[in-house]
Amino acid sequence: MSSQIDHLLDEARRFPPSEEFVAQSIDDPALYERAAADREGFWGEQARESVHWHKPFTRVLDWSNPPFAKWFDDGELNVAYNCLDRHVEAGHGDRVAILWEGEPGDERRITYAELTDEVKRAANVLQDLGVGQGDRVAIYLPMIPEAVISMLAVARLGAIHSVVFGGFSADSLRSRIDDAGAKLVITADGGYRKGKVSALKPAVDQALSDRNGEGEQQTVEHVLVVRRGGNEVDWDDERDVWWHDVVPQASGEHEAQAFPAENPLFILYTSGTTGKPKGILHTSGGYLVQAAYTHKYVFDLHPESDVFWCTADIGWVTGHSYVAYGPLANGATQVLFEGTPDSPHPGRWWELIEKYGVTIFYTAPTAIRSFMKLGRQIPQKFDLSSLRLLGSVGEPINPEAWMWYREVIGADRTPIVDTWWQTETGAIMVSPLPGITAAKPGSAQVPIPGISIDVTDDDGNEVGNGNGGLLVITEPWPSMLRGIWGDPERFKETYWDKFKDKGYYFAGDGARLDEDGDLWLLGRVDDVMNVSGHRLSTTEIESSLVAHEATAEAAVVGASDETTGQAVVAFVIIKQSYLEAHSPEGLATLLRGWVGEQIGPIARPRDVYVVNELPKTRSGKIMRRLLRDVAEGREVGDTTTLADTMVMSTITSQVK
Ligand code: 6R9
Repeated sequence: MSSQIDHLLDEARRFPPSEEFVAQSIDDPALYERAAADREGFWGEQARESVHWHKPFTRVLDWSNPPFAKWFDDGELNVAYNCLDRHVEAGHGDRVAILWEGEPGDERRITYAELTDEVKRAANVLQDLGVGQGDRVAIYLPMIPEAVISMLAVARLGAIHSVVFGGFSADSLRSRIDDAGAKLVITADGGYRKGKVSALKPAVDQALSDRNGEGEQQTVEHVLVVRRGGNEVDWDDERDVWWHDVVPQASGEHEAQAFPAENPLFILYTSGTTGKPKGILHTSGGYLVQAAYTHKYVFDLHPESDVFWCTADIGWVTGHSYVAYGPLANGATQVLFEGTPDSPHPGRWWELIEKYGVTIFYTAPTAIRSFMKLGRQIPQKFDLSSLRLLGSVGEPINPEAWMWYREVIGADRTPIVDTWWQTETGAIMVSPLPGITAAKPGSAQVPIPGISIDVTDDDGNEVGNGNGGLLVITEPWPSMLRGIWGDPERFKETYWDKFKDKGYYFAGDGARLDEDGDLWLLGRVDDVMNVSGHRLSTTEIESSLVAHEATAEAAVVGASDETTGQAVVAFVIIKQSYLEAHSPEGLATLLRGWVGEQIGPIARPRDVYVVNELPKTRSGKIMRRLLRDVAEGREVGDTTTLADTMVMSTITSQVK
C-alpha cells in the first residue's frame, strides 16, 4: 500500500491528559512494562485481580492446537456471580447498578442487591423451563432491564445466549434461532421507538411458524414474554409464558454453580461480507477477564463514584462487553436507555447526561456526526460538566468529529479514547489509556497492555512506521472468539488461513502506522479502492469531505471505471445552511475541488451525490456495499440488516 497518500498522518495536534486527570487516574505505565516482560504472567495477574474463581486456574494459556485457544482452562467460575453476588457479599448491595430510563421517560433505579435478586428468580424460571448448561437461549428484547437480567440468568445456568437486535426482521431472527438450535426465546410484546410502540412478539411468532422445507427442526419449546409495550399479542398457551406471571413468584434463592472457564457464554451473529451471518462464539473466563480489565483501565473506572453510559444496544457486541459484562463485573453504576438520541427532542442524550451526572460516555462516531449536523447549540443547552472521559467505537472517528466531540461535549478538557475492536475480539484491543496517552485526533493509537498487534503486507511482513497494510493480531488474547458456531472450517478460513505460517489473526481491516508507531484504522479491506493503481482508503476521503464546513456526513465507495479501474464516488449529507445557499451541482464542484486540494488530484471524487440519508446498520456502520450498487447502476442488494430499509429507495431516487 506504499502508493497511498499520507494525508491523515499529517495530524499534528496532541492532547495529553490534564494534570488533574493524571492525578486521579488508575492508569499506570507499569501495566505496559509488566505485560511486555511476561505477557501470560500479566494476564494471569489480571485474571486473578478482576474475577472471582470458584476454582483457581493453574495454567494461563493452552495454545497447543491453534487457532483453538484455551485460557485459564482448569479454572472454574460463574460469570453471573462475578457480576452480581460478589458485589453484594462485599457490602455494595445498595450501590445502584442500573439507572434505567424508558423512552417515554419512565424510570427504574436498580441496586446490585435488587439486580441479584431478580436474576436469581429469572434463573429459577429458566431452569423450570428446561434450560441447563450448554442450552441456547435467544434474546430478542428492547433496551429494558430485563434484557440484561435475561443475559445474566442464562449465564448463571451455564447456558448460552444469542442476543438478536430488536430491529431485525422475523427472517433474520428465524435463521439465528435455527442456526443456534435455541430452546427458549425471551422477548417482549413490544418496545418504544420514536414515540410509538413497536411490536416484537409478532416477529417471534412468525419466525417460529415459518418453517421452510421439511429439514427444519423446531427446537424452541417456550417463549418467555416481558410486558413492555402493552400492545395486543397473539398467544399460544402451550408455548408462551408471561414474564410477570412467573418471575416475581419464583424463588429468590439460587446458588451460582461453578463452570469451567471454557464453558461457552454467548453466540453473537455478525454479518459477513458474503454468505450467511457468522455465529461468533465466546466462552466464559477469558472473555470476562478482558471485558472487566479493559472496562477498568480504558475508562479509568472509579466504581464508587463514576456514572458510566455506553449507548450501544445489547444486540451489538459493545452492548455485551460494555453494558452487560464489563461494567457489572466491575461493580459500576451505569445508565441504560431504551430510546433513540432524538426522541422526543434532539437533545435527549445530553439531557440524560445532565440528569444522571454521567461521568464516562461511550458512543459511536455515526452518532457524533449526526449531532454535529444539528449544531452545537443543542448540547450547549445542557450542563455536561459531570463528564470526565469520552469514548468512541465502531468506525474510524475522523479528526473533525473527534475535535467536535472534545470541544463541544468534553468542554475541551476530557480525554477521548478511540477504541478499536470487533465482535470477534470480544473486548477492546487498541486504545489510548486516558491517564497516560497523549491523544491524537483520528488515531486509535496503541494496543492495550497484553495485546500484540502489527501492520503487515500481504505476506505477513511488518511494514514498519510510516507505512500502511493489514491489521493483524500476532498473539492469542483472552477474549478472542473460540470459533464460529457449528463451522470450525469457516473459522479457520476467515481469520487464520491468510497468515497461516505466522499464526496471525487477520482482522480484515486496513491500517497504517505513523512515524510515532501510532495506528490509523482505514476501514475494512474490502472498502479500499484502487484508482489508477493508487490504493486509496474510503476513511481518508470521507474525513476530508467531513472536514469541509458544508458537509455533515460522507460515504465514499469505489465504482468500476473504464479508464481508472475504479473511481471515487461520494455520497454526502450537506448542512442545512449550505443546502439553502447552493445548488447540488455547485456543491459537488466545491467538494471535488476541496478533496483535490486536501489530499491530491488522484483522490478527487468522480461523482458527488447530495443525499439526505446514508444506509446504516443498527450499530451505525455505513453499508458501502449498497452504495456501490447505486454508484455502479446495479439493482440494490440485500438490505435486511439496515436500520431503516427505506433509505435505499430514497437515495436511488435522489441519485437519478
Ligand atoms: C466493536 C465493534 C468491527 C469493525 C472493525 C472495524 C470497525 C470498530 C473501530 C473501528 C476504526 C475504531 N471499528 N471500532 N474502526 N476505529 N475505533 O464495532 O464490533 O460490530 O464487530 O465491528 O468495526 O472495521 O473490524 P463490530
